[in-house]
Amino acid sequence: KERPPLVVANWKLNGGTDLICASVASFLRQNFRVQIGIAPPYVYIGNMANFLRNSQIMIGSQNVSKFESGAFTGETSAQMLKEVGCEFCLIGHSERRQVFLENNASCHTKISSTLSAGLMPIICIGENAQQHELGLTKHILYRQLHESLLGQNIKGQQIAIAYEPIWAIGSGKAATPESVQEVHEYIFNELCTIFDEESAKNIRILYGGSVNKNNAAQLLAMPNVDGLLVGGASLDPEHFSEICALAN
Ligand code: G2H
Repeated sequence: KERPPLVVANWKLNGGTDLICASVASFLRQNFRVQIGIAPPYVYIGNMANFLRNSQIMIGSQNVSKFESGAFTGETSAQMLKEVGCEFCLIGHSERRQVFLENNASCHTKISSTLSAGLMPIICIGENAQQHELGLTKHILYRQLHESLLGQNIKGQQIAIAYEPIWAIGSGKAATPESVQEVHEYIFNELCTIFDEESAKNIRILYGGSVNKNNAAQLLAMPNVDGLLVGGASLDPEHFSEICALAN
């Protein structure tokens, strides 16, 4: 692979001062070639970005507002995130789609805001168990990709896609490396259609869903797997470091 993989920790609604201290200490001890991102809850982003300013670790957010400013109580804009040192935003994670009713249209707006602020959007897509069993995976991914990405201006910007089959999230049952490869190849081909081949080659496609130190290497060995999005296993800094080391 031309570029080092991207490994991103998604802390979800977990973590606090103890985890931040342990993670920062663990990262500052090591030197990785792999690109690493951590997405803690919003309130910790500024502090963590400061702690890790001289490291290669990027700090990101798990969500972003689709609005820039105004009377939108509880929202945080891409520009604000940028100002406190955030470098990427997860967009459209399945938990946001399921619990907070986000959809492809809201993801489209959030991706635009993120790109305008100069942050890297990591767009999460994936099918649920029923869709998987009915053989609808590609149909679902097609709609998620096209409806959120068509018309986006990605010239000179970094973007990434995270394929996270919902049935594999937090279940301990990751998708098989071969099935992930097949889906990632499909995603790559769709990205070529939406943008062009040159641009598609610059878009990293990550896999997420029950990634741990025992399955990370096999997943990363697949030609179209450019990195990982790690939830549960990222809450243990040693475990997450071991995954990053496997990607190194
Ligand atoms: C999928 C993933 C991280 P986990 O949501 O985004 O979580 O690794 O716990 O399945």
